[in-house]
Amino acid sequence: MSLVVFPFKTEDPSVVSANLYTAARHDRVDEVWGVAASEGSSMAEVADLAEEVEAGTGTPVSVFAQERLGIYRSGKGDGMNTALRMAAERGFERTHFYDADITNFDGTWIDGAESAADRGYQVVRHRFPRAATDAMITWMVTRPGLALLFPGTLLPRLGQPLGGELLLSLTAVESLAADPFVVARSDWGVDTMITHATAIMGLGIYEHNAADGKRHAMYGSLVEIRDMLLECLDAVSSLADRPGPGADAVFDSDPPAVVPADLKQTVAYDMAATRAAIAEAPTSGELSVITGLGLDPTQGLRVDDTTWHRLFPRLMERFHLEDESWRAAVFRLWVERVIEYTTRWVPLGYDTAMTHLEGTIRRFEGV
Ligand code: GDX
Ligand code: MN
Repeated sequence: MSLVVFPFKTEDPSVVSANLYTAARHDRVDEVWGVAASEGSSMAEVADLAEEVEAGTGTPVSVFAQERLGIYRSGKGDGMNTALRMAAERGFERTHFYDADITNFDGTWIDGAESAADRGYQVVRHRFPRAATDAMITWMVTRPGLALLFPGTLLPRLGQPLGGELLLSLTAVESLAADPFVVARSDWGVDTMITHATAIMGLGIYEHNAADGKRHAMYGSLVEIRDMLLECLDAVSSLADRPGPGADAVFDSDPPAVVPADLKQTVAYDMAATRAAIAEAPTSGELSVITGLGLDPTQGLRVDDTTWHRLFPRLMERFHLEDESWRAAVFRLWVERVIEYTTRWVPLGYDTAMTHLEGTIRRFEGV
């Protein structure tokens, strides 16, 4: 008895409804939910289309607004937590989550997760090959943070610790719905908290490789993911005093697959628009943060991997999510890091760039 949940905000209603349909017609799926953001979502249009999906498939499809459950900005976290709470109450044996904007979502995603669950894994995470310039929060913030805090465990080894595509057993859902750290995290930090919480539950985790990659709404300027960056940094930093996975943690993974050729060429963000976003001189508050971190902004900020390695632990320790100077400084430094990586490593080819990134994680882990 499986439930499939799509949290969504402002997405193309036809993409969302195609995904609701794919899930609703799958023979393992008994119910499908679309959980809409509290404001500015395409809920009304999606709800209309969902009625047709339900009529066409005979599977119950509900579209409803998320509740206010957490204490941070109300975002995707409130959406996921609303679904977790309701799924725990309803007692679904398995609950899948997928981003609503995936354009190549098909039954094989559900098959892949269900078959790993059939083999006994209670948490199945989808991972997929990504362009060398995609996942810049994952590579520069979340994996480094997990590597620093939990070296040698499965946490830094996860390909996509921020991934929104996963399957959870009822035990995992009940435990997450009762976890105050997860429920509080109403913003983009929720994925990090769920990743950490599921890793310390002592349930088997499987990473399923969706070999075609995930095609979804792409960004222009990195400004579009500024809030995500800051909230993900805050979330991973908040794990500093938490326990890590035990030595007996079960973690298995599909072997890496060949990366689709078109993905190797894709540039995932607009460099010129991103540069423009940090063209303005730093404010005095921002400057004092940057100087306090031990950098000299008058020398030009070139943030290579060695600089980031030195800087990042300080960012983790000192970052204030609510402080505008800190927000601006962290965004600027991360953009400088991403641009340095993009201009220096990406031109050397996909495999070289990915090997470089993987190496930075090992270095944070100290292995
Ligand atoms: N209910 C609800 N409420 N859904 C939301 C909200 C909200 O406030 N904001 C966004 N969503 C939905 C959105 O419509 C989509 O279905 C999903 O959440 C992910 O958002 P998207 O804008 O597509 O994010 P993106 O950049 O594709 O991020 C995904 O990958 C990130 C990463 O791995 O880097 C997403 O799974 C993130 O959670 C993850 O951090
Ligand atoms: Mn997306």
